[in-house]
Amino acid sequence: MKDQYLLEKAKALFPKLLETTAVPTETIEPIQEGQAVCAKSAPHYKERALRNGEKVFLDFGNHLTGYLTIRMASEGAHPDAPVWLKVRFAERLDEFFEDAAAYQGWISKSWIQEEQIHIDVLPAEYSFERRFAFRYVEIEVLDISSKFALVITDAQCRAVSSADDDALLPYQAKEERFSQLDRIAVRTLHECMQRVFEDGPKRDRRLWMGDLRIEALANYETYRQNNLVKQGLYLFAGDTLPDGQVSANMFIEPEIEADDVAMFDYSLFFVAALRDYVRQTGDDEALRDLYKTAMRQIELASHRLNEEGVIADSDQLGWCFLDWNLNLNKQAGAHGVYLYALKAAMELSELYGDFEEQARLEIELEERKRDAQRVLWDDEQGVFVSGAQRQISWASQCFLILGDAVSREEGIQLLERMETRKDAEQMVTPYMYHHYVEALLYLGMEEKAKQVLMQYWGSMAEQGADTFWELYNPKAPSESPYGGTIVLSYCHAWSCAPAYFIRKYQW
Ligand code: RAM
Repeated sequence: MKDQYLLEKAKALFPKLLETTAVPTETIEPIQEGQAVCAKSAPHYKERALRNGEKVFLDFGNHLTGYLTIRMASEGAHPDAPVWLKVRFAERLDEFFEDAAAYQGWISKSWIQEEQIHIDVLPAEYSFERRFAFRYVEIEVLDISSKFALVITDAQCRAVSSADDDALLPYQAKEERFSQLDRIAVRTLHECMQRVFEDGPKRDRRLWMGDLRIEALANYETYRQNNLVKQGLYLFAGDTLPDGQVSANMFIEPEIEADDVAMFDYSLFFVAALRDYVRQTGDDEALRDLYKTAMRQIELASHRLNEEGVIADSDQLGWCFLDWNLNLNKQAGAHGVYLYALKAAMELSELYGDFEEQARLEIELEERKRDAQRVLWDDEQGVFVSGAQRQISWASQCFLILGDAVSREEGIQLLERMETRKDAEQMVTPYMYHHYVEALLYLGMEEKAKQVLMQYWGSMAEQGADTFWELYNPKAPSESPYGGTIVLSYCHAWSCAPAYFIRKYQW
């Protein structure tokens, strides 16, 4: 359902892309030793004469999002046939040891960053039309005539981002490890800030509601490009599903259009993201324009309440997101998100001056909290359970804590008790870990929150991350919900939590 008034305002907020030029800092050779992958230095690419089957690996020194140009020349006799090249782009070195042809997952293979090109005449300059997300580039000669060799004479990337590094708020963390995590998180955000807040510059390269909310939080502590948050909110409100539900994600090309996918929690996070934005900026225009959309999300969500007063479960895949753990039952977590959104909606209605609505929301919140206690709480085990199988998961506890379904004291005991529940469904994304850290801080468990941040994001940093990854399950590092790791994004917006928490709490 399009609203031209809101869409026009969104369009006026599209940012300018800033361009920088990056060149390779090193020529390398990636090597695999057991599970570990590292790089050793290799002869400079300009000094290599490449023949059939040979390759060079370029390292640009940091994660880039942009357009690659290579220049090439020949050595030997006059070229008597085209050069056939395969070029692979990788965010992490590990990707070079994956076989794209073996990938059979459910997300399209077309995301794999791999191209084949023919060069008919040398010397030549070739610019890739597609934008790639990478730090490393592999150029392999698939075939070349035996009469000559190929020399790569130059390579450069026109890198793009709408993040203005001159506007980045300076921050010096108290410990060097936190500074490192902050730097990586800021780079992650920088790369995802394009014409919209993308979820990841490799994949899906578009605006997702859950990602936007977290990017916005990190943005308030770093770049403060608040118009990009505003644009995101207007885009979601400017085209919704026919009943007014905010879509899970938006396309902006060839024209603005809501995806036909909606997820219970993502729609509700629109309410929280608007509340955060208004808190941050005091933007009354946005509050007036977007209030109705926010309240509609609450209303639609309430239609999912069952006769016991809790959100009804569903076996429809993807009805609610919460995390990429495919075994996760979403019912209890969804109820927690509903409570959390009710609190945000109350704050919005107060700011809007809609006191009748505020009072109604307050009653709804209190009743649904009681229902959560009555229906979802397992007294014997002292945890929340979810779905018909009464599943115990970290996600359920965290979202219900954030929704105030337990008191602070009870919440602290609950999370401590969870440490002993080895059978609980685990968290697998930095997105879910973000909510875990948020829940810890909400309960005042700051030391534990710091420890989790340091361990979880710190472990990615130890593995050489330049930007934080879409998925990281320390207990199963090569896990992928998509049926293969080659389509995973290693610069993913929802992972930029360290920049938010470290700066906000001045760690
Ligand atoms: C992934 C996207 C995005 C996320 C959705 C639910 O496919 O990359 O980050 O919001 O899942």
